[in-house]
Amino acid sequence: MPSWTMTRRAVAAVACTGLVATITVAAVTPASAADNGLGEPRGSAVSTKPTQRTAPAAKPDSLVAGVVYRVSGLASISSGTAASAAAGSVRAALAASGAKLAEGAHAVDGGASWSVDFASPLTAKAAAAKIAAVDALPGVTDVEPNYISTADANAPVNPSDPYLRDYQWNIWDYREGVADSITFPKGGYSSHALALWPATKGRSSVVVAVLDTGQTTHAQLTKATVPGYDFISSKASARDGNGRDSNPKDQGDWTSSDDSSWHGTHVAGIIAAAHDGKQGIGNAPGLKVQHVRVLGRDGGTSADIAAAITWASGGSVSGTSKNKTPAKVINLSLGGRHSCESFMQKAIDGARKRGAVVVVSAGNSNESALKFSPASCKNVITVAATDEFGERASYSNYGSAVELAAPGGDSGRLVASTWNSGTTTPGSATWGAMAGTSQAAPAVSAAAGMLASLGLSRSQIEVGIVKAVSTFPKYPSTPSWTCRGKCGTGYLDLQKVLAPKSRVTISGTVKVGRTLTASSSFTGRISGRSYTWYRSGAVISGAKSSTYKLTSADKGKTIKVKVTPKGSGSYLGITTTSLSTSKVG
Ligand SMILES: [Ca+2]
Ligand SMILES: [Ca+2]
Repeated sequence: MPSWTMTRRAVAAVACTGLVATITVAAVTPASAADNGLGEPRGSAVSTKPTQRTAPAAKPDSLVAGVVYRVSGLASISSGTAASAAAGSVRAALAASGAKLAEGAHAVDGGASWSVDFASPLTAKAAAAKIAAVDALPGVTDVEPNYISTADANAPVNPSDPYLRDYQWNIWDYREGVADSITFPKGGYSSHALALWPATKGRSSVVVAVLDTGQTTHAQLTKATVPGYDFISSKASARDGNGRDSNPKDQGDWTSSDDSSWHGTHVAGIIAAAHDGKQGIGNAPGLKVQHVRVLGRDGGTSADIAAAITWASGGSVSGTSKNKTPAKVINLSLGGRHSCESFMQKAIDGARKRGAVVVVSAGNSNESALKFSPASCKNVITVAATDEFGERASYSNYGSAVELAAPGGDSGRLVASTWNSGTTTPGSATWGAMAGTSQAAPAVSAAAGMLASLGLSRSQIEVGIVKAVSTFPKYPSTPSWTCRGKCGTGYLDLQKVLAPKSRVTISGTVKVGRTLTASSSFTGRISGRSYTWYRSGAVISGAKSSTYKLTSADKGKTIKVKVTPKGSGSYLGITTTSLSTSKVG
């Protein structure tokens, strides 16, 4: 079981010892890096915000209340003597195995199935030996654990990767509750990425470039990673003995006062950590990530970052070979306090022309993002950070430069992702937690990658992503910390993407007089559908329902249908169009 301990930097390693999942946050260093150059700070800024809610404990694996067994040869409840004799021997076997028991035996059905409970619930592991003792009894069959269920947020899929439930509230918050009169929505104030998984977890053909500190070896990222590049031109800052080269390995960005951040590894995991039942997950584990190294010991220069934007999107940069897997999304969890340079804007615009969406963190200085670059550049998606309560994180930049917000965490609860244990040079792969707009931007980059996976173009993603949001809450006791009016259109909520789980199909006999039926299924909070039927490519006027009765006008023509999902409030609906039928007979 993992436990978390904090360092002064609000970076917590997840170790595999200990039993209690706790997060304690020491006072953390202010976001100095945002002021003195490029490279987002590693930890959260100092919080002055009161805690809104005492979070209930994360939901662990189901506990076992006792044992359910079947008495062979026992046909009905009327066979009371046989049932109580069996209960007696089951209780004796459990007691002999060391179990303390609650009273009696309880009928599970009208006949042979009964339960005996432990005095208090046990873990599945602790219960296993005791259940085996019952299984060995003659005359007792079908022995199974009596698991305890509790109310749950309805995640549309439930990955078994254990850190998800324990720590990754930013992807789906399994805790429930009311804080300061506000009821938490299903999934909390997470990105609700799991809601989109039935449509896509990201396609392997879609690459998200992570322009950051570079790559470390991590089993949760190995399969997701495509070759990148090192754009740090300063040998001293890069620490790899040279300037630009094709090896994006993170050499560590430690200084005399700070340990290495492994910031690029952390950002990459938020996007695409593996869905494999181990450790945690990324928002979109089907995507590919590409490390493009731009931040070293001394941060990174705008020139190197601009060159990296061009290269990542498939453009030419003199002295480098072309990117063989150009990115559809470029994540920039970095920034500095200055205006957007013309060459930076040019690099961004060039990347967009080549089809890439550019996502930028708003910055961690609790100020207008207009003062920072590339957050204030034009034509980028600038992302502010919310905390677990959906409020503006205490450090997050805000203002008219911001397009939307996403979970970045705050001192109460940070964002867990892939990390490295090394304090200077790389150590071993681990998980750790950080807070910042650096952690918010990759949630949006992952979402953009998922939308690209669903076939949306760069401009469709840019227009659509700001609609895939829910409204910020407004807590009565801390109204000033709302993101309302300050962090763009809302917080990223992928339940607001209504995406076809598969292409709409048409069933029915393709013959005049017969009726065709369209069948479609969408992710997210769908409230209705609209239908358009086509006859050999031309809209059939008046045909607007899920069924269509073929007429003589259709004879010899092909039919197809388009379904558009509807939602309420802000949402992004993605249409699906069927294949054409055979010619109508
Ligand atoms: Ca180098
Ligand atoms: Ca995993």
